[in-house]
Amino acid sequence: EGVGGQEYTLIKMQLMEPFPEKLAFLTGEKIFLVAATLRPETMFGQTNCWVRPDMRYVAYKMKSGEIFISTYRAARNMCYQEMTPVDGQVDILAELVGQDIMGRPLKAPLTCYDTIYTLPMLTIKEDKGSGIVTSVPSDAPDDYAALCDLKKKPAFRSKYGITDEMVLPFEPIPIIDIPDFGSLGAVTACERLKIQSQNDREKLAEAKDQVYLRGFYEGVMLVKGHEGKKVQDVKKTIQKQMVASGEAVLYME
Ligand code: A2H
Repeated sequence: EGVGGQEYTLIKMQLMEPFPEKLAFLTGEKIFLVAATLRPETMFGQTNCWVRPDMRYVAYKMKSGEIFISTYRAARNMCYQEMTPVDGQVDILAELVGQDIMGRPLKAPLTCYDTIYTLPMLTIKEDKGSGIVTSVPSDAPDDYAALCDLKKKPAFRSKYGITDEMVLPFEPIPIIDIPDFGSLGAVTACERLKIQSQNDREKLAEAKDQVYLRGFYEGVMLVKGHEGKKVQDVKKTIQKQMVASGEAVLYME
């Protein structure tokens, strides 16, 4: 733990009412699941939000009056970044596990889907980011593999209380064109490497290397307002726009 110097963009994904049981007493408040990403320019392609069913999360007050949900570890880091009402303190309102907030509707910035859902990802790490991961299956191989797992396996969905409507209508959105990979880079990489599930860790690491590097240096934006621009030239601009509009905050660890 401590400040290692990685800057993340925390994407604010607003939890819709009615709130789950453990958060029902907060009805009327603004609650956000905050997802840590290195790729703010891909938020146009969000299809869902990943939480780990067995992992612990906390809900706490921010300086803005809003309520954030993340791991306690991330909350602790935030309280030293002048984000909480009292520096060095986390005002915990509720303690949760991922399953308590599973299958819930969210409003997320920039994506064309009006409502997206929290879905289970079993490989989320405790000690990185916020423990909440936004899903961009067009450009993140991990996200594509995990979404395919849920789509292919009804038993996997029902185990976590996920209904068909939370998964089946959501398709990867073409947002970035990468030479040789096309407009759905992660899908192409997963297909070429014949990735079978989110547990194909070695192949997924390779897929990630391929798309991430080439996407950053050679990727060209397809989304309206940024079309034709290089990924590396719009990354900061899009991050700043989301921060200015209150849709995201910066977070260091
Ligand atoms: B990225 P780094 Cl489109 N456990 O966001 C597992 N993965 C986590 C995590 C955690 N606790 N916290 C964040 N992440 C993911 C978008 C994205 C990301 C795209 C492409 C690549 C990519 C949409 N998901 O990351 O170890 C988040 O996914 C490739 C590395 O700090 C975050 O950015 O480098 C990234 O991993 C942070 O990983």
